[in-house]
Amino acid sequence: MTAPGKDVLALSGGVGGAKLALGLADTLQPGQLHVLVNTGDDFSHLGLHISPDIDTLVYTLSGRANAAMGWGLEGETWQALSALEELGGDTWFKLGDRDLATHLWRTTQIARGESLSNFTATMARHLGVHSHVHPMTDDSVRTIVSTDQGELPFQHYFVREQCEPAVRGFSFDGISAATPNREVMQRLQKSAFGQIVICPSNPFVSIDPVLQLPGMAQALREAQAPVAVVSPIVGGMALKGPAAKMMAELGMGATALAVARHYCDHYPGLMDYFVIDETDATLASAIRELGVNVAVAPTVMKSRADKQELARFTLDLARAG
Ligand code: FO1
Repeated sequence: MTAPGKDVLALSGGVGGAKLALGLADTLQPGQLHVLVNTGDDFSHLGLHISPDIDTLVYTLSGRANAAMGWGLEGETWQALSALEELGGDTWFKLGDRDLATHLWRTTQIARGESLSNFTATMARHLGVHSHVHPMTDDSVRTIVSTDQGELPFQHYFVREQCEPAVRGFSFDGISAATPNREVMQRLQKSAFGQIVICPSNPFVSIDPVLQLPGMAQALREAQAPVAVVSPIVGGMALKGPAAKMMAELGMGATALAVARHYCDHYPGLMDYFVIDETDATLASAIRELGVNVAVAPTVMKSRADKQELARFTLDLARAG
């Protein structure tokens, strides 16, 4: 673990981001890591409030994540889903028996007036997570994917349609009226974070919803902390999920350079460091021309040690700056 210093803020979506968040949590002192998590993927299903990225973060940081599936809980069983199938119910979105407890309890607590932030903090504490997991907002923001088959709510595009439709763009319903996570905004305004890390999550559907919350990008710029972005694209492929396919369909080309350009164009002055994989080292000079510091490291996180190494590299980089 590193010596105690200021806290670190990480922005994350689900699986890819959670890997680096785990490395950061291992590397920092307990309680030093705050993760601000996308909730644009949240939706209501079978009457339940589902928060996939929050659950992926909490399950990963508590050692309960199902590594094979990339979502849900380890050692899961599917009795409820089978029973639902017998009834002719909707089974395209697979809720495991143990995972169901999370959705039932979250839905109940929110109906009783609990905020998503408080619920998430309590859930994380009960599961023994020392890091702080913050939903990006307590308000409803829903990612809509514009495709060649029309507009689709995110989980319909991602799970039901298996990311098959070609994407044309994205929108975030409710974002202009949403209040960004209060605790994180207060900490940013007090310059409480020593470093800010944007995890290797999908830029369009995991990080853009966070950065496009009213006042968020500006608060990050003014936080007096270096911002390091880790590229989710390695050698033209996404570490996880449909980012590369989306980039190709949007006509951007699936490269780390295109990711860097996306952040520079949409959030000028936000990014201080861009971390790319060794495979993409030849792109470094073109990325530097965008006015960003580039660092090259092994960014494919297979083992726990890989996650810790990339976390240490990213933290050291910003410290050295
Ligand atoms: N992803 C799938 O590909 N298929 C599923 O059936 C599925 C169910 C599911 C249930 C709970 C949960 O928290 C996540 C779930 N996911 C599933 C993952 C999730 O929809 C996506 O990985 C994220 O939204 C993208 O970050």
